[in-house]
Amino acid sequence: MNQNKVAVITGITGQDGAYLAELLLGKGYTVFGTFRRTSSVNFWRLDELGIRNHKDLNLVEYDLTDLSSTIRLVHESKPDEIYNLAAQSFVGVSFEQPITTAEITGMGPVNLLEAIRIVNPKIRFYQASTSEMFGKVQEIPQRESTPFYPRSPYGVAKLYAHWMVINYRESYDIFATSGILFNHESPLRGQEFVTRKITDSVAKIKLGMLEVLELGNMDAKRDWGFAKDYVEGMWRMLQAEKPDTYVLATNRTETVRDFVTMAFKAADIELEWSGSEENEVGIEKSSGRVLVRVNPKYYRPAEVELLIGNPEKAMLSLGWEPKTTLEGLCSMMVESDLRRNEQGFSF
Ligand code: NDP
Ligand code: GDR
Repeated sequence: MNQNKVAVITGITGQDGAYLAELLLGKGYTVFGTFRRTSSVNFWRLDELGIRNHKDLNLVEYDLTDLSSTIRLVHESKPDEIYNLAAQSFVGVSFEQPITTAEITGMGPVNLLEAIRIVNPKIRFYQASTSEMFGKVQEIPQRESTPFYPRSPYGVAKLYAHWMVINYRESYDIFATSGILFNHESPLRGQEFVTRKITDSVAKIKLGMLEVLELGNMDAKRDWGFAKDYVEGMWRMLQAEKPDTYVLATNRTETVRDFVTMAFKAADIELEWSGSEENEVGIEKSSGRVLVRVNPKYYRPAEVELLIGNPEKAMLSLGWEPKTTLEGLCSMMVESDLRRNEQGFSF
């Protein structure tokens, strides 16, 4: 089991970083996990997984946009593998902060690629690419060969990084792999993302701590999987013989509205829908109370309407598969948010 390998994970304070660290530590890796210097660094995810003080975990202060510290990080940690998960990852914010998003999410990965080229071209590199690069529907289901049409500054920034990964692979023979991952969620998901916003609000409504959940576009369809299944896919990509590009997805898509209904059901609340567009409401069947309504402030200037991925390549060549159903994932998130809110905290 002990592979005696060293891995760098950028963005260890995020959802995927925490799960990937747990996976690699379990496989015997030494992990260097990077976090940003802020006035109050938050390691709650590492605490929830019980790995913050793991003997093989080294937490390193680092910013992806800084080339010299990137070179130092790669030089000093001497990794076999680098997983670049750091990003300004919220699509909504990218419309407000397009330049910061370009610098972090687009240019940041190039610092790592340059550091690999300079320090040790044998290091294997994973880039967290995204289904947001597909954007406006060109083909269904989306796969590795589907044309890209990003619909947000985030999607555009990720697409730049994606092509740079392919360029470094082809130009310098670097093992640079890109995982085009569709939405993946978990109890460790940030509250600004829609699934966790929903499950946390459902828990609060159930416990009498909130009256109404307000959402934006409920017609958007997403292919949602479980983050823990997806970090396993990242690892498998770097164990393959050759660097490549892979889609990870479940091949099932549902609307935001469907996820809301499912989440209330997991809390034993039956919901029915009435009205349309900005006037749509979700009503509790037994009491007639309005529990969900639309607030246009959550609409985006441009929307990705439909994502559904074809993960066949990863399944056939990596032996990867999504193991968790959407119902199972949704219940897991609602239960964990009920527990957290009952205990008086929720991150
Ligand atoms: P999170 O938003 O939860 O985590 C992002 C991480 O990046 C955080 O640790 C954050 O640190 C860090 N970060 C942000 N800016 C910088 C910076 N300038 N320097 C160093 N670190 C920085 O994202 P996820 O875990 O959900 O996603 C991981 C990656 O996968 C991201 O790149 C995301 O864009 C991509 N992705 C995610 C998908 C998903 O559905 N979750 C799907 C496809 C791709 P801090 O805590 O300080 O903010
Ligand atoms: P997404 O995830 O943009 O797909 O990006 P998010 O959960 O933010 O939105 C999903 C869909 O839900 C709609 N929506 C709302 N979204 C949020 N956040 N808040 C709301 O109130 C709300 N109401 C409706 C959105 O308009 C959208 O259509 C995520 C991120 O993790 C990216 O980093 C990653 O690359 C992609 O998934 C794949």
